[in-house]
Amino acid sequence: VAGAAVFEPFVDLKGEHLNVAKISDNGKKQRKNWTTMWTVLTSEQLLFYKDRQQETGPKPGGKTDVVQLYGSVTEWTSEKSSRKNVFQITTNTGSEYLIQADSYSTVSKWFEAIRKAIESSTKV
Ligand code: I3P
Repeated sequence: VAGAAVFEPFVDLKGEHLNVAKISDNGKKQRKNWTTMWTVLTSEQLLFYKDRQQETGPKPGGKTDVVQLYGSVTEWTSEKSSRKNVFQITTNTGSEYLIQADSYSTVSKWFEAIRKAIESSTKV
């Protein structure tokens, strides 16, 4: 169909360690606490695990947090942290996450992939 968006498959984004700070939980401000999380992107969710073992190890399933991408908004921010390469995700329930890594190429890759996933996510 002319004008239809071409869905680009995700680059290899199976999982990576990223620094994450949840600064708001359903609209309730949280004390900022950066933690390194094993981060996995699916078409509808962003999953945070304590470590990779939690995802793929002998007893998988222990997700620390799940971000529902449908209705979320993501944008780069330079005001919410003194760190470099920070973007934020705001969910439709008002939870706010800061995502960061020292490598710009790592962070921008995740930013783009999450942006695309949000765009193509559907209400569950
Ligand atoms: C916070 C901690 C964070 C820092 C935050 C501090 O102090 O140093 O790393 O955020 O700055 O308040 P504490 O550990 O005592 O809670 P950044 O690293 O993102 O700058 P902030 O209050 O300006 O967000």
